[in-house]
Amino acid sequence: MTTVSITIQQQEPIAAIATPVGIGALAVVRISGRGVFDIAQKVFRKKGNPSFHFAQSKGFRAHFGAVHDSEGLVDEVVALVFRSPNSFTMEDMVELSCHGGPVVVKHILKVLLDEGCRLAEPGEFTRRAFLNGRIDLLQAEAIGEMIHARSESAFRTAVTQMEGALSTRLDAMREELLRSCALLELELDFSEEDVEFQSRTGLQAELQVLQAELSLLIDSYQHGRILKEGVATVIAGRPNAGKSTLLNTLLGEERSIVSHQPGTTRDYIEECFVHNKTMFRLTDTAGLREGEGEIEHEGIRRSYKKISEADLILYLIDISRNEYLDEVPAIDEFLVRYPAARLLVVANKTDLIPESDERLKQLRTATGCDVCGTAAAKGEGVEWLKLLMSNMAEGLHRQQEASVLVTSLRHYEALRNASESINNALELIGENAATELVAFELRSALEFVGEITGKVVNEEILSLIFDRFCIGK
Ligand SMILES: Nc1nc2c(ncn2[C@@H]2O[C@H](COP(=O)(O)OP(=O)(O)OP(=O)(O)O)[C@@H](O)[C@H]2O)c(=O)[nH]1
Ligand SMILES: [Mg+2]
Repeated sequence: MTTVSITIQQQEPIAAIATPVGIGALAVVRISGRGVFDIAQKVFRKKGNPSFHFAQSKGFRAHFGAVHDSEGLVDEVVALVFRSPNSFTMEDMVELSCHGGPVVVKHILKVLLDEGCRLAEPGEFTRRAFLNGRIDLLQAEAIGEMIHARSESAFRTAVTQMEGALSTRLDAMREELLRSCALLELELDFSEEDVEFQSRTGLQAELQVLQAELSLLIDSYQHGRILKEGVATVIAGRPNAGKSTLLNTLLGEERSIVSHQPGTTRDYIEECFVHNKTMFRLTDTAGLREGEGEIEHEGIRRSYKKISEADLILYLIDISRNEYLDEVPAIDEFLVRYPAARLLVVANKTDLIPESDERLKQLRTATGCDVCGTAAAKGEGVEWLKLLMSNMAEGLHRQQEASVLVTSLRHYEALRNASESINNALELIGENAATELVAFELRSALEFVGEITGKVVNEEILSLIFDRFCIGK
């Protein structure tokens, strides 16, 4: 074990239950901060060693014993000791593993609070890890994303971010910007003498390289967002086509109300499902027609809003209707109106017509789209549909082959701002503008990049990030 010779300013002791509340084999209560060894000492008795003291224990040691309160034994526990700076928060920490009943765990927490700990706020342990420099802001956010990950791919992306791949890239960019900024500042200091510490063509070339790198990261957001939030998939079509039935079949549960009455679904319904490691955020919408009343009108307005935000549109058609080709113009219009989305035509209710293949073929020719036949009510064709959906999602993913991905809107916006500042700087250099102006733009770019990893930080950003954590993390 390497010993790190830094001293951490330890903050007031905090305590929290680190595991989900509920019944389980084990649960963990953790404490961190100034004096936690003394606090743990007051409630813990080590089995077979009455003179044991946490303050004398080495780090990374587990001690078996029991927690007591004024009335006696609370539970048998294993106490894990972490000595500053070698802990998650870099402060002194103790983790008590006890039996996983909600009453036991809360009781242990209460005993620790009674002895001088304060209940931790959401994300406070991770916040301390950040403030003490153990992780940067990006890595702290990645921990949050890892906890909230709902698919394997989202989890993997978060792990890569936690390992610091994006941080390393951004730090390198910052270094370069800092160097250029410093040279320009130096020029300003010597402005009387009219010297140029960095040739403008050299600076231009460097900024262009940075700009290209920024663009790659900015473009990776589309992919990153999909990995994190899922493919925004909207089921659209006329009333009664079977949209709600399809949503239920894909989810494997009766989530949406199905009825033979057209106009059943009014407000949209959103649920996630994972297929082939990809998460789809499915939205069932109100059937599209000239609205019958005020409520349906509003429902249809919301349908269009959801459709406009979709990555993937499943356009459902009741293929058993003889007028099924009537819908071709509507599909053509979708293709024009929503060019950013992928569109898949789903020809539903194939069970009602003996020869659906011919109709599917005609639809394919008339629309130029992929067409998948289903009988959603019976689950027929749905596996094939899932496969097509996965392939389309992969297509969306593959649009960007970046090794490092941007998954957060906060990062995306900061990168876009940085890129804009560099663009401005490039234009100013092109116009032979004053050094002050170029330096100003580079300083802004530097700040925007720094905001991401937390080199430039303010309370608002910190609250935004850590408040979405659970207590105990
Ligand atoms: N035979 C057959 N009937 C289906 C199929 N899918 C849906 N249905 C029936 O079609 C009717 C309408 O289904 P819904 O899922 O409510 O249709 P919807 O598109 O959500 O309709 P709105 O919410 O009104 O827009 C119901 O009676 C379903 O049982 C299918 O694959 N085959
Ligand atoms: Mg419906």
